[in-house]
Amino acid sequence: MAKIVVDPITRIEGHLRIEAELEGGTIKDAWSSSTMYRGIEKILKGRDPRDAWYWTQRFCGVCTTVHSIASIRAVENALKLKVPPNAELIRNIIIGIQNVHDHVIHFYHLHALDWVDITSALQADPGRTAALAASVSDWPKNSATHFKAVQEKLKAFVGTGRLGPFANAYWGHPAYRLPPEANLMATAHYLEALEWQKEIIKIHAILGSKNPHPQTFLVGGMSIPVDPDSQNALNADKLITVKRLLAKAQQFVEQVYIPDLLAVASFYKDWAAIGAGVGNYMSYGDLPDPVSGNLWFPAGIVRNRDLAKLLPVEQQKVAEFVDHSWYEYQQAGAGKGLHPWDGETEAKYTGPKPPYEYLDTSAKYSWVKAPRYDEAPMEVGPLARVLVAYVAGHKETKAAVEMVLAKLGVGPAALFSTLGRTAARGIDALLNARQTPVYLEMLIDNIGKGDYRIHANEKWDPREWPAEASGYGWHEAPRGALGHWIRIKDQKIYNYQAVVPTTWNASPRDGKGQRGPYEAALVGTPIAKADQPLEILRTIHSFDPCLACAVH
Ligand code: NFC
Repeated sequence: MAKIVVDPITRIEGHLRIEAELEGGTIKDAWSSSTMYRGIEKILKGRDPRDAWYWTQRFCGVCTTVHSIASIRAVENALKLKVPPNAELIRNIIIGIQNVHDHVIHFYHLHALDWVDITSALQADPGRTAALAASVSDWPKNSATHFKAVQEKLKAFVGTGRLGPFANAYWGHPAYRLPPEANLMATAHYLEALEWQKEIIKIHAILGSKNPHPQTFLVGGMSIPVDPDSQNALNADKLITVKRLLAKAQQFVEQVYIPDLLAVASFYKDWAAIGAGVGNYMSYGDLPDPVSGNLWFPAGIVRNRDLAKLLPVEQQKVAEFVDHSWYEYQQAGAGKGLHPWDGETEAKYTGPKPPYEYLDTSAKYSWVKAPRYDEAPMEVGPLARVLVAYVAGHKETKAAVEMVLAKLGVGPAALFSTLGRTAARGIDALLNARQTPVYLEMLIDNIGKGDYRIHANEKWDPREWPAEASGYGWHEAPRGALGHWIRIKDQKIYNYQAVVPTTWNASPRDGKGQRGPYEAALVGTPIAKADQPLEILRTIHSFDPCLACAVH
């Protein structure tokens, strides 16, 4: 049977290849492969554990922050360190805004063009576009003059013939359904989101000294001094700027992202029955309370789409398999996984020599390992985070989910889909945008009381460490459950393994032949035109892939 090959999948971070078998206009089976090897885990061996966050940041060019967080948490867990409230609060603000920033960019710049036909925006009536926009939001920029100006800009841009990122899309494809006015509205917000994101990420520049790759992380706390009156510290001026930017972030999510998401989704409700995936969802939870340590986003597992039951997550049940990945395990034979403390990254490429038509998917076919929880594949990401919180009865999540479901006129089962994944990312952005300012107020309050502590001030000296220690650090990154596992021996890194959101989602088959989440989600997807598989992009992009992270 002929296969459709999409390689590389564009508008993602990294190298992803999908091979899909088509039968009667529907995907019968699919395989997900990363064609790029990294190996940073090996570079970490023998180094100072306090430096690991700095190296792991380089796993990715998008979610640099998240690997610092997971890494310092892993070392702190191994050394049994508790960080002071100011450090936890600054980390929570960094985490929250990373999620908001990342989700907005994903929606507009990496995913929207799967649903929005920019070329059709040229036919829109700006007055009717303004009326449509006013019916969904009171965002002040939405006016006929603004939409007309965007349309003119777009016309001039198309006229140059140099389409840049818009050159290779499936414009005019029959699966595009938005009327020209909705396309123009979304295009205008695509451009606004570009401006917005460069402002919002200044929060990382203030709290982390720069972005990407913020520099103020530290095992045991943060390295940014806190003092309201000092020029060289996180002072009153900087806190006020962060407050202003957080408000701007929240306003954009509430008045632009969510209304656009709902407007676009209302034309694609059939996608609430496509792209379901493996049906197991895992979240590690995040945003610890600075005093109690309780997580604002709860941790848990939903198995087999059962919204009546939440299972706990136990770190010892995570293992990675390489039966279909280009690695060789020394400690485990076929069909056996390794827990990350014992994990290995020994590359052995056995795939075809390029150029090749197809991979041999009955053998090893990807650089992504296959992580499994209790031997089952898990989907991670905003959908998992939202489902777990929803089942846990998390008040704010329940309210946001119910608002979105009511506006779309669908039930909770609609969440198990490509559309549900995209909607959950919006919900997650909204929750983070509203919760992050709470941490800023707590931080201001704490500093106001004269608490300037930012570091645990203990165990910085490796001579205070035990001869051997093991730890793990969990974090809910934009793309989902991120875990770093470390073993320390004689003050040095003995072993280091990261099990990353996209490793879970992009995973190939395991030893039992179970599909990974991308692969499972593609099965059953209708394809209108085999030579323009827009539908594959929709489902794969709905996970927001990052292959640099996945293979690290
Ligand atoms: Ni890169 Fe990621 C991190 C992934 O762990 N997958 O969310 C984050 O990249 O974007």
